[in-house]
Amino acid sequence: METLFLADVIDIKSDDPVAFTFFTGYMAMFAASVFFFFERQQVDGKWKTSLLVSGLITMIAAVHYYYMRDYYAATGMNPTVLRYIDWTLTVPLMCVEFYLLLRPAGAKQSFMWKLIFFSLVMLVAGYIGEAFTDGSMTHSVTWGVISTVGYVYILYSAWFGEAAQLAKSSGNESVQKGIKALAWFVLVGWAIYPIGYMAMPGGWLGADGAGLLRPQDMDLIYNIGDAVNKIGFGLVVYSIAMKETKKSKASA
Ligand SMILES: *C/C=C(C)/C=C/C=C(C)/C=C/C1=C(C)CCCC1(C)C
Repeated sequence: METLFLADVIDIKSDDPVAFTFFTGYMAMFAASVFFFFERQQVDGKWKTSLLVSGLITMIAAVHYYYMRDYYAATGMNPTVLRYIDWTLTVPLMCVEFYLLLRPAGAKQSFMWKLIFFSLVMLVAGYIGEAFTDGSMTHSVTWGVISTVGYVYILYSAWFGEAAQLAKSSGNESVQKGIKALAWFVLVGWAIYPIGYMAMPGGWLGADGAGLLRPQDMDLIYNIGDAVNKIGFGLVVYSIAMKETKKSKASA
């Protein structure tokens, strides 16, 4: 007879919102991927790569959520390594989305590589801040500040810098609206993450700091951020692609 070990069973306790968001996050990312992959057939050829990338972002996240959910259920700890592997794949792909939208307006590959470079500065510094923490505020603040430099570059590009300029010169209203929407995601949606980061012991809002957040609140906040940003980014791209496809059909 097989013995069923309790540890093998994934359970969500009713008082554990972190486990709940890991589970629903997984499901939402999975469903979003199916949506983007299927809807890809509806849009004009030049938008298909953008929708493919949207689907890849949520699919890569879904796979990581599958493992992070189990890791958290089994240990009750932050799945820091899995989290950062996920981000290191998906955030550069979000930079690729910016590039694909702005390529018709003349965006060069160097534009994409700059965004990717600064996204990696942001993530590598964040990883060092979390994974190698000695629980001190000096460590978390130092690496948090370095990470923020990378973040601010992308934020600046989206609102005033190269991305914003390219959108302006594109003369295409839906691309302009789309880049503005993505810029809002970077400003508001991405700002959710530093709040999660501050929940770690030694963080400004965590134990030893203001004491407002517990270590496991980090995952709760990151999970909300991921659902908002990964699915939201994809939906913005999807709606531009659909609008432009309808426009070109009407004029054909
Ligand atoms: C799909 C995943 C996304 C969009 C992840 C975005 C992550 C960030 C914007 C993280 C930013 C951080 C800072 C700006 C400072 C503190 C450390 C980080 C890495 C949490």
